[in-house]
Amino acid sequence: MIWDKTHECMDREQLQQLQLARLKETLHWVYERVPFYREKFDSVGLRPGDVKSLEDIRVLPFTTKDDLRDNYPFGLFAVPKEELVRVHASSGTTGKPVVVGYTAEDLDMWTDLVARMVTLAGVTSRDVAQVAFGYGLFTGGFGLHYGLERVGAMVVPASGGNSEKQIMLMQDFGTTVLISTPTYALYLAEVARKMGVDPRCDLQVRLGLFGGEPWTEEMRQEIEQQWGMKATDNYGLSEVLGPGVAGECKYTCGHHIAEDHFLVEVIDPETGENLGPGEEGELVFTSLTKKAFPVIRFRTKDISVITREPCKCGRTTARMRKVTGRTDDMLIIRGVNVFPSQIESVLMNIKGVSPHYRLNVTKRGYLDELEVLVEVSEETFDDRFKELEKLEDQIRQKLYSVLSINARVRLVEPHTLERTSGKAKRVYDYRNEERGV
Ligand code: DLL
Repeated sequence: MIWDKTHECMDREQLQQLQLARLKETLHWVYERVPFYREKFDSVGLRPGDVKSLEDIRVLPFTTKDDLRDNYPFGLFAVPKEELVRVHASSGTTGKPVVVGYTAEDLDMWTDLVARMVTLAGVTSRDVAQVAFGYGLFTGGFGLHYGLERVGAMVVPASGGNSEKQIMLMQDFGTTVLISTPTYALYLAEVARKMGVDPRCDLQVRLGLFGGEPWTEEMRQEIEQQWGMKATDNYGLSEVLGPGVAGECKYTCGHHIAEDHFLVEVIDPETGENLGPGEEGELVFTSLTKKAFPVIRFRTKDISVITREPCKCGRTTARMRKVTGRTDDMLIIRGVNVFPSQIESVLMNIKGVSPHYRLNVTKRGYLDELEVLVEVSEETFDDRFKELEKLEDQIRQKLYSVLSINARVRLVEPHTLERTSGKAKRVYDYRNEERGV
């Protein structure tokens, strides 16, 4: 089923006309209401009325996360506080978060886009959908909740954590769809097994809607295998909306972007130059319909590739490749660029290790050192030291063949690395600290 055929299957020319009309409205809206944007426009001598094509906004400077932080909490809002009905905040471990706000109209649009996205993945009104994203400032819980309600699914607002209870609810309520971060889904499978529940046979979960963090194709296969479900990915970010920006259909060949609400660009992260379809770069979004917190050319730091080829499902919206990393995720180890997703792919292809890992980066003298902590799977874990040494060696060699750096590999006992009900923290970079690991 297609939730909003009119917009999801639009002829491209018509879509671009709609985008342009909405872009013009948004530019007027922010120019008149947000001094920050007015200054940006004035700095390049652009008036909203000058914009005649979608490409014309390319003269405008980008908006960055720092710009949003500098205007904490409400400096970039385009409506007075009385018109807001909800705020959320982006994830971030240090300092002040970025606060985002929604008018009633914004919330209605958001709900509709999430309904569109869950329908894309295959959720219907017959489903029992357990939301194991945190309900709070994070956009995951509430965002998914209302969209799922709108398609008529029976929503179980379990929120994150309380993992044994999550499994109990799945058993007792007959949950058919799980919504969480991919790492939490893996952890929940582990908890279920510990409780003597086999997620493949004893539960009815058939579909997973995962997102909120990067995860590899290998991780998808692992989740599908452990749960006996289809695992789909959805992408979004608070600054732009929350979940609902883009999601996969059943063909899992890229995420359909809600292009009628967001103008997407791909840029070279170094030079800021626009790149074409098929070229990998950083995603940049401009909102086209948001009222409370519009964003103009927001740099996401997320790396992807766009295609505008039509999809087998019949939708015509642009698709983006799964985001496997961020420009600020990239580690530079002795001059070599390393993405955690590359390491995840290597580990997931090695038999005998579990999908739980942690990366410690330290400095010895002037030299960077990468240490990869990997849990061995329970089946592999025994006291035969030789076997474990061999496994360590195998991982080290595989990592070397992919990254061209020698990492220190340390196998650790099953269930010893920290688990989270939210987004995983993989990288611990101690290079600028006095202490080692
Ligand atoms: O994570 C919104 C969301 C919630 C999306 C639930 C999907 C499901 P933030 O907390 O603001 O918002 O974090 C946004 O998380 O810029 C990406 O780096 C990363 N991210 C989100 N979804 C994905 C994904 C939510 N599917 C930041 N794949 C983004 C890779 C993702 N990275």
